[in-house]
Amino acid sequence: MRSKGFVGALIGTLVLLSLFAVPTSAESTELVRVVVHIDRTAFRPNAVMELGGHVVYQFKLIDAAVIEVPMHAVGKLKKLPGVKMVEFDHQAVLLGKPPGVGKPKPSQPTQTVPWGIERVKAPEAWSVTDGSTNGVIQVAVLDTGVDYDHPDLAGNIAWCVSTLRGRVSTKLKDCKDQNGHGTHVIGTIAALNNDIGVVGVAPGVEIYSIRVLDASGRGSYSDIAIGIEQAILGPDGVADSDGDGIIAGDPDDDAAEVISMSLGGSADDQYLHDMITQAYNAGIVIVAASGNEGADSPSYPAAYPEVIAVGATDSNDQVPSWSNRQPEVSAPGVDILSTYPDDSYDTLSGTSMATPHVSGVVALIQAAHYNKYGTVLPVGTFDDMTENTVRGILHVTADDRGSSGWDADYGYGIVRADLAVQAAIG
Ligand SMILES: [Ca+2]
Ligand SMILES: [Ca+2]
Ligand SMILES: [Ca+2]
Ligand SMILES: [Ca+2]
Repeated sequence: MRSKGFVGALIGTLVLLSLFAVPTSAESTELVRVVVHIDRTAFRPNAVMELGGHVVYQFKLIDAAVIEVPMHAVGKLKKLPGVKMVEFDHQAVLLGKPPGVGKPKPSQPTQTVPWGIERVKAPEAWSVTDGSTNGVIQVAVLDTGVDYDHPDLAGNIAWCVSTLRGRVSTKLKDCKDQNGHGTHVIGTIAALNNDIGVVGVAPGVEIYSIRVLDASGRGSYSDIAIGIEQAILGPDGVADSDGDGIIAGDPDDDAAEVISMSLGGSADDQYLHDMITQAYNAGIVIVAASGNEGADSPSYPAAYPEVIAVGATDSNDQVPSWSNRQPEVSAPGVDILSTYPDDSYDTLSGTSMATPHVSGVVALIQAAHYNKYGTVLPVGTFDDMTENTVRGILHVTADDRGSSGWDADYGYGIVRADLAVQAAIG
């Protein structure tokens, strides 16, 4: 059963890659999506229209634009004024795996604490913080959307937006989760600590649900890059609105402090890396799934050095064969119970499910530090082993498994919310 998800994902990728094959003449008027790197002052959207195309989205934070043009005109794009480089769009997929048993449970009349929440010792951290900060710390989840009126989530959904097909929309019908994956991921971060259902790692934290994947769980890199930009801009659409140079952790700013991506693809595109670098430089902690292909390294965007790559473990602290190796840290990702659309609950597996455990711990770290000191901690790097950065805290407080220290199966180990928040206020 385990390999089926991978084969399915691979077939999906191959089908999608075939969209970019050279078309026959009958197809040549079909528009293809590309991203152009531009010189803002010289670039003219009208020139794209003269080629039979149009600008879908112009980025604010990087010098690039998403464009649709007929396939035969792609070569001519490079010659337009202000166009420096042209990249084809690529596809990413969600990284969750239905275990293939049963239907979603319609309700959980009594609140249960899922095993993964117990394993990362989140309840032991809540005496310090449950993630609440009076609206300062938000986790942006880039996924299939959310069941925004789920009774175990609604109180924490602060904003939702869709970037599907390059169109930014905050209409509720565009934010709605038509797959289930996004609602599940969000529940692991922030399901409410009440009498029903489940509870998340950080049940007091605010969520920005950013829909970048469609009902089938697929999305384009350009929509993901737009989604990251939306997380940096926040609901007011402006980066660093008070101009003080502080974005993450600024109570006068509405940017997300954490970006959680339970998705991945095989392509490495420059503009996506550029946008991730913008988020990293703004002090936003970026967490992504390492992938479910059993590969010896993470997929993108987890593979970027600015991003925390998360591998999966089971309830015996073992790494499943499908979890991509060389993660930065590990977290529970097998048989994870969480929220599901139509006010229900379901059990899923994948590095998709491990990722929100880490995103939740990061939210707790930043909330604990903010509530005590009025600032958030710097993101840090892969090599940090001090408690002065978020990544350093994750590394030194993790439960070391496998060979001593970082190893290719577990990374630095399985994250620990209780020790992490203590380090954050130390
Ligand atoms: Ca609950
Ligand atoms: Ca803003
Ligand atoms: Ca914020
Ligand atoms: Ca180890």
